[in-house]
This record gives sequence, C-alpha cells and structure tokens, in this order.
Amino acid sequence: AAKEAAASGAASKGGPTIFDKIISKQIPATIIYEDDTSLAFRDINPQAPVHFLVIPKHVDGLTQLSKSEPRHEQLLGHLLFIAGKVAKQEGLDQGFRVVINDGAQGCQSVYHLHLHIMGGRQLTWPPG
Ligand code: DGP
Repeated sequence: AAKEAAASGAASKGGPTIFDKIISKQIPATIIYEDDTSLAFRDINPQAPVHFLVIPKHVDGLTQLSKSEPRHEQLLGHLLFIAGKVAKQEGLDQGFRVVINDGAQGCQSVYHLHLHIMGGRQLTWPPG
C-alpha cells in the first residue's frame, strides 16, 4: 500500500499516459471490448481471477472522476454500462466489484479515468 501511495504521488496528473498508448495500439494489451468511446482490457497486475479496466477513449481532460463536467455525464453512464456488460461476457454471474481509484488518497496511479472490475473469487470488504 505504501508503494501504491508512492506511485500515486509520483504519477503525472496531466498529459498522455500509458493508457493512451493502449488506445492507439502503440503498446499491446488484452482488449476484451471496444467501441467508439470506450475500451476494456485486462489489468496487467490482476487482483482477482478476472480483473479488467474500462476507460474512455477520448479523454479530453477527463483524467479523474472528480474532474468530470456536465458534458461527461452520458459517457460516465456508458462506462458503467459497459462494465456490467463485459462482466457478464466474462462470466461473472456470482458477482463482482467496480472500483474507481481517484486522486492521491484514492491511490490513483494512472491519471486517465478508469473503472476496475474484479471478480471470480469471494471478495472482502473494506479495501485498505
Ligand atoms: P490505479 O491505481 O487505479 O490508477 O490503477 C492502475 C491500474 O492500471 C493498475 O491496476 C495496473 C494497470 N496498468 C498499469 N499499466 C498498465 C499497462 O501498461 N497495461 C495494462 N494492461 N494495465 C496496466
């Protein structure tokens, strides 16, 4: 957790991130869903048997949920809808968790808004 907190603090809070390179296919990722506005791919450091991320493709400053604006409202709903749709596609019929780490205290390490979807085992609560 200390390592994650350090990574959060060290992360760049503006400009392109590794996720932009995944969107543009400059670096590989296991993409499991894609449409005009969103992308879902497997997390490189999975915390559960199924762990994928859903991200907006055209961020236009939408690096954090806390930085969202009224014009983002429909896109934010779409990301959550896709999270549920891909969870179903991944066979998570026993349940799953959706998490957004937002900002330094939320332990965000990549400053490109993303939803974590985790499942495939019994999860516990609360997170650290
Ligand atoms: P967060 O702490 O919420 O900002 O989580 C960022 C997540 O992104 C973390 O679980 C690991 C994942 N991640 C970081 N870099 C890459 C990458 O290059 N490829 C993939 N597939 N996932 C990545």
